[in-house]
Amino acid sequence: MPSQSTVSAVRETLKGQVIETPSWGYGNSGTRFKVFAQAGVPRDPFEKLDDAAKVQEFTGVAPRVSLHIPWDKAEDYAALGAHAAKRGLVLGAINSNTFQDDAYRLGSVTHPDAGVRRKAVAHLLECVDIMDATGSRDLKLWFADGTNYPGQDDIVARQERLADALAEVYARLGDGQRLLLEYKFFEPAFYTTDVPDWGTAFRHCLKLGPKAQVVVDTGHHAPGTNIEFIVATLLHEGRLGAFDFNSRFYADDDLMVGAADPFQLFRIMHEVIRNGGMDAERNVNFMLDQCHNIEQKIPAVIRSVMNVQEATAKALLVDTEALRAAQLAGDVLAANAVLMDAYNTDVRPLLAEVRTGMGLAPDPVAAYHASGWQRHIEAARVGGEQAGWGA
Ligand code: PSV
Ligand code: MN
Ligand code: MN
Repeated sequence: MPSQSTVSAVRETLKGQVIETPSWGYGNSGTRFKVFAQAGVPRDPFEKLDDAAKVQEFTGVAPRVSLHIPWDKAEDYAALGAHAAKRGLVLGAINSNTFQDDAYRLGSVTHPDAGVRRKAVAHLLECVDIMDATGSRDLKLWFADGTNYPGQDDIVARQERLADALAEVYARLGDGQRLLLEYKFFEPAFYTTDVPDWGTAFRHCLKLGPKAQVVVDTGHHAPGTNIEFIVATLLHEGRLGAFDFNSRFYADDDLMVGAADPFQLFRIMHEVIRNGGMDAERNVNFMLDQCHNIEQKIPAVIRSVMNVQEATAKALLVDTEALRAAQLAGDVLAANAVLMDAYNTDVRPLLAEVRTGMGLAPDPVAAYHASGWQRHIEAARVGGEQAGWGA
């Protein structure tokens, strides 16, 4: 049993946790086979923020929203920021898009043609301009670049083109802004991917400087990859900038975080806590990167936030002294038991208490359904748009 003081420290940490939600999680999305349209989906970035505000209203820990350019392109970013502020939100990471233009068939920043590379870099620089307007701290870069066939292009030349592009963007960052580089092991390229793994992302970040950090998208690993090892290593090296949380069964499924493997999420959060990743000055951005193709979107985002909270609560309950003692004594079974005791704790009552203490309903999903928001948007919004993937 954890002591009273441990439990109250855990409560405080949970109250202070911030989980950033993605604008595209509120819009229609699907696979290459079908995008199922849902009633009431947002028609523009302003309505996406209205839905994100509901997640914040019922969870109290999701005040930031990531934007994706051009899916959330706005005439006036100050107006978008004011719309967010009125709803208790702030605009979060700006996600670039160098993968939905015909020009990028052979890549964007790694394309063999310098003209295409220029176009891609211009877009990335435009994203930094948008960050200046929105007050966003993070520029999140994910590149679809790679090759499909052996011999298609020179692997090292592509790395050099990538490094040049990143250096140009890095030089444009203002004070307090960061570049977050995301890796993904395959897809849409099938033979080589230019940023396939954390080692490649880390290497580029090291070359760039301290404002460049790695994003760990939990869905972007081969089956069996020990993601918590990567998390521990990057934190130890001071280069873990953010998470894109989601979960996968097969490929880049973008299912709700903690749905496929809640134990893995717990192990990740254990390494985060163990290595200081919850400390405010580390600025690890806990983002969701998910699409809700067949389930209702807003309650799915709420559920995802709750899943992160549950994994965090369990990881915070790990008896660190007992763990250390067992590790030093070489007592394998005792050390493992310490982790399993925490993982097997039902933290739902603790989180309900945390919410009540924050003036919230103990069950955010039930509170959302009771609020009437879903009925309201289904009646009021006609002709919703796709998030961008299927567009
Ligand atoms: C593509 O796999 C991806 O999921 C990346 O993770 C990006 O973060 C996201 O899409 C939005 O571009
Ligand atoms: Mn991602
Ligand atoms: Mn992805």
